[in-house]
Amino acid sequence: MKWFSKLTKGLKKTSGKLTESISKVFTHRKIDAATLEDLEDILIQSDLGVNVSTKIIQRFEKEKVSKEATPSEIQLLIADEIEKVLHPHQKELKIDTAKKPYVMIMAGVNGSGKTTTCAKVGWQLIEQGFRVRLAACDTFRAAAVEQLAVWADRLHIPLSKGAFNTDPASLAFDSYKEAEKENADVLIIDTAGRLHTNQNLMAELEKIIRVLKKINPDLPHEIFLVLDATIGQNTRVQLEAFQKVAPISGLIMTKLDGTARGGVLVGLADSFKLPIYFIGTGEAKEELHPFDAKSFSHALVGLGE
Ligand SMILES: Nc1nc2c(ncn2[C@@H]2O[C@H](COP(=O)(O)OP(=O)(O)O)[C@@H](O)[C@H]2O)c(=O)[nH]1
Ligand SMILES: [Mg+2]
Repeated sequence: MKWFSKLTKGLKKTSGKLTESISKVFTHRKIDAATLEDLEDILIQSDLGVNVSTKIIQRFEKEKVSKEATPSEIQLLIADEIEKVLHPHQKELKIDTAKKPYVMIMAGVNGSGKTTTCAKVGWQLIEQGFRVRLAACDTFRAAAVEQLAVWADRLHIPLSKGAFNTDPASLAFDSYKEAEKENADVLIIDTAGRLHTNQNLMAELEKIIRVLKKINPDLPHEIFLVLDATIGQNTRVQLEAFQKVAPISGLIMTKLDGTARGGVLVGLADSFKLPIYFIGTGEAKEELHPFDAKSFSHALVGLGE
């Protein structure tokens, strides 16, 4: 399947709901103030955020969209406005080979998709020819280490792991030394599910960062926050909480396939202005896409490429 059709399929729940609601608004109606007000309600309900929804409506008003506008013209206009919001935040993961190993931390609450995303990103980078090492620094649950070990085995990626309850920060330190020794280009560090209300676990994340900084103040090079799209607006609370303890360098949104709330990424981008690197649309290793504003906005409103 081509990349865009995979993305469209992954975003089907969101686009299905959105296009259905939009066509209900416009069917047998003039495009007037009342229609646009209904449209605005729908856009806000689909988690795009008030600001973005207002921008879309203003665009309709400004362009004096004609009564005869076809559904695809309407979709295109909405997609275009969403793309404008997202485009400045689209960012490609670039491995700086002058910084070796390039160190990334996956942070996020339990169940958001960190471990899976470590494996998916690792696999993509290996496909691009980089030498990758994974570090299983979620040492609080034996099952979490095992889960990453299974991925590492399957994808033939070297893995640093410790015994159950090993100090995550000292394991992060050791994994860096191992990566350095084997001349790895990239080190991807998985972390424990940190409920943002759990101060101890948040302190652990800070400690991992502190220990890495002792090796080199530039470390880590990336701290990705992994957010589960199915929790909708709650992603905002998580993002705010994590930003207080760690300088989040970018976002990865997972499980867009499992929700009709994919619009939440648009609202987040607009409010937090953080780079978006990847989106996840399934559990398989191929189901992580580099974030692309145009494809995402088109797929979100159910448009073709
Ligand atoms: N449908 C879907 N499931 C995902 C995605 N990413 C992760 N998962 C699943 O979500 C669950 C939790 O993921 P995991 O990586 O263990 O989360 P962690 O606790 O943050 O490490 C697992 O069953 C994953 O297979 C995604 O993009 N789509
Ligand atoms: Mg995990």
